[in-house]
Amino acid sequence: MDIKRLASLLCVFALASGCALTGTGGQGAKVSILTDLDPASAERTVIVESIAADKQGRLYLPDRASGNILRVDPKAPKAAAVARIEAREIKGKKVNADAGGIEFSPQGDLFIAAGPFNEVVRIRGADLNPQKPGKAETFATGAEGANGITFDKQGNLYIAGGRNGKVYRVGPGGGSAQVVAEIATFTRTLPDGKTQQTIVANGIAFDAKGILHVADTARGAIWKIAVAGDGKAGKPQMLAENPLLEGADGLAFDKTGKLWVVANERNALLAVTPDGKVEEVAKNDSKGPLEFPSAIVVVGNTGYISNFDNPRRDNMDANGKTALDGIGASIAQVTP
Ligand SMILES: [Ca+2]
Ligand SMILES: [Ca+2]
Repeated sequence: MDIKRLASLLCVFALASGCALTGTGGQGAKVSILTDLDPASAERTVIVESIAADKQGRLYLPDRASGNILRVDPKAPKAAAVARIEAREIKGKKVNADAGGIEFSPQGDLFIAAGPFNEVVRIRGADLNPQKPGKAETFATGAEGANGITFDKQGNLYIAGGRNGKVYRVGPGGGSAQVVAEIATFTRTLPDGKTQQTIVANGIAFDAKGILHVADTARGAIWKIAVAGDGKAGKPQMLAENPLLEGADGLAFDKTGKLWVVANERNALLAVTPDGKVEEVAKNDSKGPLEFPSAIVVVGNTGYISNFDNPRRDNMDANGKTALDGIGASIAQVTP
């Protein structure tokens, strides 16, 4: 028996102390707060929907409220603005980028989905600078509802289109995004009987074999899509559909191949096995540490989670209106 297998078995017997990110998953993974992004407030003065990491393990989060791209070094977690996405004037109205997915290309440039622009924008790696914050420029166009983004090994960018269910692709040079796959639209009504959830193509990530995985927030499901080198994609196949996945938003594979999914409206972190079993790793009420978790990135053995803190379902205060419980916009961490 090799060390890893032995460690796995020990994890099974030691449920209490989260062996989650070492490959077995399981209840009891410890979630804590790495940093509060607006320490003076529990209101939404900072709004982060996504998180990425560079090769040194520093974290990047676009803030919808300011347009700034924040950088946080987990070893000294104070946020610094290293770039910006300027608002635009569209048809005479000021439109914010409302940044969604964020991801580094294999070359080290930073890309961010800007749904209201129907674009993915780019900031060159060399321009990520707290002294002189870089400015985002158009990279991919025609990506309606641009939400989750990810790169394949060849540097092609894949973009999830949110409620339209489309998955777009654009080559390493950017330009007009082409639809390569489509998930059927769907609407779910939440337990309050009125809130509607319509996003079917949210977070996206490739597994080690190059199969694209897409989080379906509305159904509470994960889809798999086989993509060939030329961009030809197969029909989406459902990997898992489960009430635990209602609100499935960001997702990421760890180095053992385990898929981690945050379910935003349930304040929960799930693990999904390659055969589609769904396991709840962590869940809490409106007081945190998960506060409408929207995305996860894995660095080594640690998962870092952006807390979007939207007032909805299990993240809502007892008044059924606000999400002032907890600390608000923040980065949570989950450690083995
Ligand atoms: Ca706060
Ligand atoms: Ca809150």
